[in-house]
Amino acid sequence: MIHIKSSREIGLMRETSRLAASTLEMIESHIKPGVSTEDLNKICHDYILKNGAYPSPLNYNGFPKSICTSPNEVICHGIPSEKVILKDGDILNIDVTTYLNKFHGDTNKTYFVGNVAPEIKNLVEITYRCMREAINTVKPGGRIGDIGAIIQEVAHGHGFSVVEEYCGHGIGREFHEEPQVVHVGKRGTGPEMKPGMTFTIEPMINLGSRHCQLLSDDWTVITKDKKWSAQFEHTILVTEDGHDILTLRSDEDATF
Ligand code: EYF
Ligand code: CO
Ligand code: CO
Repeated sequence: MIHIKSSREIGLMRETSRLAASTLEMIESHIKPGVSTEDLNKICHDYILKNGAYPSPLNYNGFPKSICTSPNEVICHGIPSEKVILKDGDILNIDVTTYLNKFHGDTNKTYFVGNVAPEIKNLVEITYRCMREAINTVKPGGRIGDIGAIIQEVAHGHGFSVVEEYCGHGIGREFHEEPQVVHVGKRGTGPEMKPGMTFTIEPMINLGSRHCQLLSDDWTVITKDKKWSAQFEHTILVTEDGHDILTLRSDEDATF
């Protein structure tokens, strides 16, 4: 069942999503060579608690940390560690989900660490474009399959591949609700979008093949060919006349 949020519930979704977005804004200045991903986890954890919320990933299905940190060839669910030290030329995805007033807000961004090679910059920029073009398809009467169709078109058009094993999701009182938002697909298929639905769009785009490998820690997902991968994510509300990006940050344009 896909939950349709009431106007009161939408207000609460806006609050938690704003906090998730501000966590990504806050952490940006800390991302530099020499910093460990555990340092970043601790800063985000303290910030989320200070703002009266709880980091949704912590203990979720046993996940051991408050955020996911996924550098370079890590596709998603990377575990923050003192042993992972950022270096010049890396990329790093930070995925934040906050639980505030009994609602979850989920967003992520891929950051550049120092000077990044042009080929990698292009991967990150096209991944952002995939997410924004997909968000632009969201409106009442649209279908969830419209999202995957445009992501696939943009990514393949630039010679990149789309991860199929992990997807976006409905979000609200639960971290993961229906519908599943697959990042490949056919236009006009899947559930119909209706005002009051809230879900994430979070494409993972690879420089090489789409195939994944789960590391022996049973959490971290990497590319099978070890080529680099990028991701962006927003929590989206379907409105009467289109959509709202609930996790929009101040470094982003409201329209794309
Ligand atoms: C086998 C986790 C559970 N799962 C999803 C738990 O939607 C997310 N990001 O946008 C998302 C974030 C996290 C997450 C953080 C921890 N988990 C991971 C992998 C497998 C699993 O259950
Ligand atoms: Co997320
Ligand atoms: Co998510």
